[in-house]
Amino acid sequence: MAVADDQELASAQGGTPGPDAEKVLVIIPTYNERENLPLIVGRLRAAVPTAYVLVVDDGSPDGTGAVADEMAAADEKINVLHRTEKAGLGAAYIAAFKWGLAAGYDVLVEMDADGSHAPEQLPRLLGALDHADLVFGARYIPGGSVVNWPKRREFLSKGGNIYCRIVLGVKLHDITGGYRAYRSVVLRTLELDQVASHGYCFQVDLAWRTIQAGFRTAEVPITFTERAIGTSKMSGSIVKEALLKVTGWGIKHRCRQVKGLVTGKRVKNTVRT
Ligand SMILES: Nc1nc2c(ncn2[C@@H]2O[C@H](COP(=O)(O)OP(=O)(O)O)[C@@H](O)[C@H]2O)c(=O)[nH]1
Ligand SMILES: [Mg+2]
Repeated sequence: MAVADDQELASAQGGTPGPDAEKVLVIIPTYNERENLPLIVGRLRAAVPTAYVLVVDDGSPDGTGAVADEMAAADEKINVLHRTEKAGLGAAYIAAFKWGLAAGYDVLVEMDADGSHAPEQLPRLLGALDHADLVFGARYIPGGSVVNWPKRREFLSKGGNIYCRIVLGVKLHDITGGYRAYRSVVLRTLELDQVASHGYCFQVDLAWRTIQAGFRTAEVPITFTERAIGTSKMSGSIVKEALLKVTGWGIKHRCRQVKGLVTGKRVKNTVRT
């Protein structure tokens, strides 16, 4: 792959080391993913053996936490963060990011436990960190796809992305997606304690903060495959939270733009890729 060649060249010439030379932590949030967890971690360890894993479990009643502990005991690259109650995806990721930053990881990756995000495509995300600080695995760009999703879910997801593009003025095609790689500098810069999104709009929240902070973003195509085992934790309240929050951010942003027009100050709203 051209990216890998470039990285090798950069390292050989004493340039910036590529993501291969950096410490990568893949964070896998779990709630009742007992059967899925060993499958996804096995695939990940085979696909990118250098990557470390942090499972963040919200006290799953099905015993996912104990399964994760067994895996961690057998593999020093696997760690587990136990949380006492289901407090939403956002809170789980924030706790995991803090853990990863404190432990000194260079790159922090988000990946679902249910097999929707293919670990085999992770090198593609890591490669794009060459020219970006946050890389999105994108379903809705050439080369990207969705497999086995009910039409209703696909419609909701595509609609959500179109809404974000219009309301926030971002150029991304998959800002709602949950397969992404952050350079640690991004997460160190953002004020994680101020992120109050509970559900999946946490993904838009963090992307929006990253863009506003002026970091470089990129999208690479991924194949998203609907889970074969277990059930989705998506709910109506998660959709409602996302709709309300994105609309609020959009209104705030447009007000700033208008103010900027009046005062002659430019407001950041586009994405650098
Ligand atoms: N720790 C934690 N993980 C969660 C929570 N909600 C969802 N997840 C995990 O987030 C990932 C995506 O959830 P999923 O139900 O597959 O959402 P969908 O793909 O949008 O239907 C899976 O790995 C879930 O186990 C939560 O409240 N806490
Ligand atoms: Mg899923």
